Amino acid sequence: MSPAPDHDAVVIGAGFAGLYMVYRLRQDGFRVLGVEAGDGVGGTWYWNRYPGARCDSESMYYSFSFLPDLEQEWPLEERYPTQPVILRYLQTVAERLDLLKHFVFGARVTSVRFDDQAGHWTVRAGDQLAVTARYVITATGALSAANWPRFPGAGLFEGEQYSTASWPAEPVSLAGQRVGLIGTGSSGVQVLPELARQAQSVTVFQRTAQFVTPARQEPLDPRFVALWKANYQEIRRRTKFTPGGIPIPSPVRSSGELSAAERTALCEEAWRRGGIWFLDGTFSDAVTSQEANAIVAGFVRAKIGEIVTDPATAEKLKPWTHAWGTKRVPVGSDYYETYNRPNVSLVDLRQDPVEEITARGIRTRSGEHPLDVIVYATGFDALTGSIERLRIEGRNGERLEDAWASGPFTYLGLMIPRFPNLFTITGPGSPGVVTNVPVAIEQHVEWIADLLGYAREHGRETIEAEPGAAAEWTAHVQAVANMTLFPTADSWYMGANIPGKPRVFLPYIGGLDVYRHRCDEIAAGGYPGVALSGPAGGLVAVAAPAEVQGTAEAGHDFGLRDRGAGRPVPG
Ligand code: NA7
Repeated sequence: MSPAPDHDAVVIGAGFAGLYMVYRLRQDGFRVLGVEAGDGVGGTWYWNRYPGARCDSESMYYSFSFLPDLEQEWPLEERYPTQPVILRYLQTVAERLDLLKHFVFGARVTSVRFDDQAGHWTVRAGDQLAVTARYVITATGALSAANWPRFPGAGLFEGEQYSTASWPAEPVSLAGQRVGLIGTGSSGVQVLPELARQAQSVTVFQRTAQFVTPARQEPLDPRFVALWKANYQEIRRRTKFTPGGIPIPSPVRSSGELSAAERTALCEEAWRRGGIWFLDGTFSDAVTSQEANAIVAGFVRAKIGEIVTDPATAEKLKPWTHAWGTKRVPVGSDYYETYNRPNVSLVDLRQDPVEEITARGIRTRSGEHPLDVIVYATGFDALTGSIERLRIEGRNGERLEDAWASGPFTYLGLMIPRFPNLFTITGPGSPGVVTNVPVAIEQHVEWIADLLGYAREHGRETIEAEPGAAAEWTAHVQAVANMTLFPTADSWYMGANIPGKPRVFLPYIGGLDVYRHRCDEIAAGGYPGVALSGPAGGLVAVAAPAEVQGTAEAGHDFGLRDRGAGRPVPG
């Protein structure tokens, strides 16, 4: 008989997902170890500490729902929580739940291997750590494997180089510096106004113009906060059953049901409110109908023209390469206004591409831009990158990168055939990243914990997704995406930002409510689609995939068209 593993479960990551997973498994009586690369908790909010870093979900929604005392005590001061506030919140959660003692910090996992004989995993972090566990749960974040584009000459630059995805903890002085900013996604959009305020000059290198929505950051009215807190638990309860994990009504009318004047009035009102109210507040068909989408896109382009005073700069900032909402929509404060500052200039890389990085700056086709500092806000190998870089090997030494060579293959975005007892939180095929993420994380964690409890109750040690069920789920994820305009864009949702990455739609955009219902149904049905085997490997429960997935076949829309599914919400 193989020796018992060191732990029942290893959880990798100490952000929202890792903290809750460790907490929940400990409460359920599992021996659990958390392993985290950073020196403290926070995950995304530990690393992404660049000036201006902030969540696009509003403060009231961006927290755990299972801590009623903390939610009453926690100050809600501004409409959007900034990175320091969120980090402090997660540190408070970890301390209050006494979770720190379960974690090893400063240990970056370098391999995760399944031992076929022993039936358990070995998790290593270089020479620092080697432990065995029955279960491994990746809580590594969907956007945490940073993308550093390989520009020729990058090593030659003699100035400072920073990435928004791993900004130094100590203050960075930019006074008097000539800064180059590469990237205009959410991070670039947030950091630009801060850089422009501090630096002598900022040159923005833009590959794709974005449809940036105004955040309208503001202090929260204490009366509003009091009212919210008085109803917090009820709001939380309802939030769980919303498509995006945010308790605001989805638009019910399509663009075709409105007159031109009504459409404009609706867009103006949504723009005035900002943030999610614009992202999710115009037409029910904004990302499913090209005509509706063109109205929203035209509206934003007109706003850019109104805000940006230099007509040539305004033209470069107007997006024409993709439909509105099909790349993650950045939510910014004074983003377009910042281009009116005399110390900010814009290089359109589509007209004037980067040729090389030199010792003194960035050379584009038109000439050299002298710089003291380069800031990379160039995004992430989204959803799959943070999991694949763990170097996971499943049954018979199969590498996850090979299993996913033509795209991720998962059951519910939570489990992978031939990688038994491995679970992914906010992984590909799950809705996490297109929702208000903590709400999705809670659902994922609770479902996984319930399944582990179920297996233990039934004396089963090995939990594995059935290939048939995974094939159907994976096809369903694509089929739902194909009902929208999302797959038409070169986005990180499609893996298009990483050279060589398979081009498939990565998250599930059928709605968190629909997804939760599906997961609940599966749990209530004794986990069809999941093979549970006993200690000796005897199979005890195998789903009939067709039966299980009866409502999830490719093309079934779950009523999504009517509900305007797939609208982008903050992640
Ligand atoms: P994003 O949204 O992926 O943005 C990355 C930006 O970097 C984007 O403008 C990219 O242009 C640009 N980029 C990437 N590679 C290059 C190269 N090689 N050359 C020039 N420009 C490049 O990442 P963020 O960190 O801003 O945001 C990630 C998520 O965090 C966000 O969506 C929220 O969910 C929170 P592209 O558009 O690919 O042409």
